[in-house]
Amino acid sequence: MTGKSPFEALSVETLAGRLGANGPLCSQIGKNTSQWKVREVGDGNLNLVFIVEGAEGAAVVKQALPYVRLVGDSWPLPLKRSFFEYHALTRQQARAPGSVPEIYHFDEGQALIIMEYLSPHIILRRALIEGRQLPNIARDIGLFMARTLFRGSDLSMATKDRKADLALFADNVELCDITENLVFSDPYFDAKMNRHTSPQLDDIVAELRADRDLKVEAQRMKHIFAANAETLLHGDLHSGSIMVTDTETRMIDPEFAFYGPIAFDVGMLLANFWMAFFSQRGHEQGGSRDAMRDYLLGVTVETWSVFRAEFSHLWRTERTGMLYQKSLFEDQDDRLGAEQALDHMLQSIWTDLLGFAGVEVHRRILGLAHNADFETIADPDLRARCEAKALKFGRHLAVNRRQIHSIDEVNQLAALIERESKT
Ligand code: SR1
Ligand code: MG
Repeated sequence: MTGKSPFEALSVETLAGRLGANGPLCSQIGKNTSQWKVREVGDGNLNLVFIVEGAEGAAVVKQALPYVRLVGDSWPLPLKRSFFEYHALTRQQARAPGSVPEIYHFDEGQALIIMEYLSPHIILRRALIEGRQLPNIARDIGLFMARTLFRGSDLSMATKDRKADLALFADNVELCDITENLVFSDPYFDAKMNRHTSPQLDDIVAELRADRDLKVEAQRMKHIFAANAETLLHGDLHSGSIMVTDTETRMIDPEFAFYGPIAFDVGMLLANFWMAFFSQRGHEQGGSRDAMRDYLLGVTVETWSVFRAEFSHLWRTERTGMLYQKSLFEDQDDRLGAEQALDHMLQSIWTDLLGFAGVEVHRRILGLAHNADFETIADPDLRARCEAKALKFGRHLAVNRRQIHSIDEVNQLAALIERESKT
């Protein structure tokens, strides 16, 4: 199979025949295709994902489809998202070595990436639903975000390189469009593909759609998302885009990558930890999840703290871009000036990440793309109670973000909302 053949979706049956002569794949797993075992394991919303095992190893083959898998071919989606994913992975590997799967091969025409099979890793969201406390995720994800977001910005890159990259990723229009609609607008009106736990949440949904302050803030966040091309984002950094073992963490699936605000990745990620927190009540069949709830709030504190510390470290040691040049500060013995600018930047990331977190919580409960944290709670009354608390929390973050000064304050609010109704 070469990049020149017309696009054709792979299947479990055709994969060995079509990729049997692929050098990088054969050198990973062995070239005797009669020994290859192929499984399709994609459980995301968009793509095909195959695990291919051979006599000498295993690899993942990920292929984009020309439509949204979750919805079907009534929603076409360009194959070029695979190109953006490939280029984002190469940049993330350079900026945060060891944090993403190794790439073996990219075929633009077939929209496929052959990459490292991460084993025994599982999706972080699944681990959190199971109640597993992973000791390293906050450190690993905090470092990943600080390194990729700092090093992809005008704080670090030569401006010529950054502008060229900005132009490259500006073409990821359709995936940005998904985020722009699904995250920032659809939850707040009766959009066609929305769904929610009904009738339990009907009144709350009506209230949120009539909430003028909330709708204005959601649109302000959308404006920041669309207009602030600050750095190369992962673009979809939730707990379903992270694979873990007890000691290892890898970020996957950056097909939504584009140049946007630093706070976006951080806010989306933290929102997913807070949703995991509010969903725990629905997963207590095996016993109390009090310790898991404490753990999750601790993870948010540590992630933000690691992010801040590493971002500050890079600010002091790698600020080679055109912004806040050292010639204006350190070179004139004005270290305090550089620190003052850093404080401003961290403060603005903080305020914006709360807004992004608030709308992310809402869209996972009210929009098209829900998350398994809540969806796997079988009892709809119990699920709705968990979701209602998260919606209230999300509204507070989005609307009051300028008045919230610390992550402890956010977590006190989460604990308070959680305690309001213990059932
Ligand atoms: C139609 S795609 C829905 C969602 O799935 C992806 O993982 C992104 O989060 C997107 O918003
Ligand atoms: Mg994804």
